[in-house]
Amino acid sequence: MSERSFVMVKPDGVAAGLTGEIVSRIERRGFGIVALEKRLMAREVAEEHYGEHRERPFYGELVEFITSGPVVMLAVEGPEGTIDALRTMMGPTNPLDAPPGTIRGDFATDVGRNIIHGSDGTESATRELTLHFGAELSG
Ligand code: DAT
Ligand code: MG
Repeated sequence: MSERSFVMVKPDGVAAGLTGEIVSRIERRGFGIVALEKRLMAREVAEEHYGEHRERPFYGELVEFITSGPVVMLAVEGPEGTIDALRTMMGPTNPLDAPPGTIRGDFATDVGRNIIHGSDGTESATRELTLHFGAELSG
């Protein structure tokens, strides 16, 4: 069984020149990169992407931030468990809680500027891959 996740280098990661480092970590780990694209996320797409956080106080800022500059979106494939393994590579949401060796633990300090997104489960992966790349790439 294989599994796909939606991963994204956020505008702060792209601006800091961390795209290559992050893609390289994923690639060297042995995961497959099924699709990769740099683009600006449209506001409506960002609102949908972060829809689960609509009621949170930081939602407005989150949408502003994610649309503030180009992002690099990836569809990443690997064996069952890949979605969770990518989350482990990213580290916890708050970079100050993220151990060294994780992407957030190595390159970020601010919860609102934590340089990378990764789907948190099979349902969100399907939803996010469909939203950003279309249904053909979701499975
Ligand atoms: P994750 O990105 O680890 O899946 P999440 O889905 O809970 O975390 O939140 C989505 C993004 O929202 C997160 O990457 C950064 C932002 N965020 C989360 N909690 C926040 C907070 N307390 N203050 C500001 N931004 C926050
Ligand atoms: Mg999340």
